[in-house]
Amino acid sequence: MRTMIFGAGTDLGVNMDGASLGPVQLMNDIKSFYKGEAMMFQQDKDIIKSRNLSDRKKNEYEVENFNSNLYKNMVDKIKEEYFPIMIGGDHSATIASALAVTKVNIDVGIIWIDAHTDYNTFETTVTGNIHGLSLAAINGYKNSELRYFHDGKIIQTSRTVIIGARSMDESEKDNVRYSGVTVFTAKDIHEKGINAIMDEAFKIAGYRTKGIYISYDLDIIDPDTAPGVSVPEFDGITEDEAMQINGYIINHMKDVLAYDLVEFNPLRDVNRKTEQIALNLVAQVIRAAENKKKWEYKITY
Ligand SMILES: [Mn+2]
Repeated sequence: MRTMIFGAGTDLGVNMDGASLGPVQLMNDIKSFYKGEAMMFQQDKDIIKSRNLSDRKKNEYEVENFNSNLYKNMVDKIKEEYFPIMIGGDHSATIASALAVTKVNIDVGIIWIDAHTDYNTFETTVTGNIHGLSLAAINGYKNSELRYFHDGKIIQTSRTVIIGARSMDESEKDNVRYSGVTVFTAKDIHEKGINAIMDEAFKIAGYRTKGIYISYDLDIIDPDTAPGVSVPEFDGITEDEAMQINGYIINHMKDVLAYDLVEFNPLRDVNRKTEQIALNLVAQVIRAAENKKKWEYKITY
């Protein structure tokens, strides 16, 4: 298929600068081998970002504006049968990206690869950082403000799998439990192995769908290995395991509708370690997407 990279240069959803610089930096590296097309979106430089700790809805309107624009453009291009690869940016951009894929493909599952579950609501959030509300918004679990631009289906919780989680706020845990999404922790990965977990994840997320949206948050990787993220969590997976998860994904590309790589923060990176991993991950996906055949779309499981 032909591919379209959507650069989503935003850090409006997190209480720290830097993630907005990720896509431009990665695109510079990707340019050397990428023959496909790209559209770059950058948050308005003049925005005065809320850094007020007690603000429970930090940059809410700015996040929504950014996402509304990204969403509209992605919907158009997905209809033109491009395979979308979104590069963040903080994880709030996935609200636009995943819902755009759902708008066109209607029945979609999602695999959320992340140290966090991103399942807060405006009521439960401790930080007010909207990137921590993103998966709940995609699942239609409250947070309707964050998807006002989307008038299609949401992604059902029964087709939602979180992989690698190891950090949840107490009230966020309740949200996750109520919602009914499936969670595999970093510990589960170590105990059962990547293949078993991914088999299970693809089965659940792919059930009676047109395919699966993959969201890959770099903070699933241990910060010793990948320090260039805004909210690092210890006890993450190794670089090898990160590549194995990606390997599984590209080997099952016929089931994959879209992919994103988010939360690369160049300002936090050390010796370009995280950048190199991000580049390897996305390069594999670009190649696999280019080899994907349109007619491979399926409904199986
Ligand atoms: Mn995340």
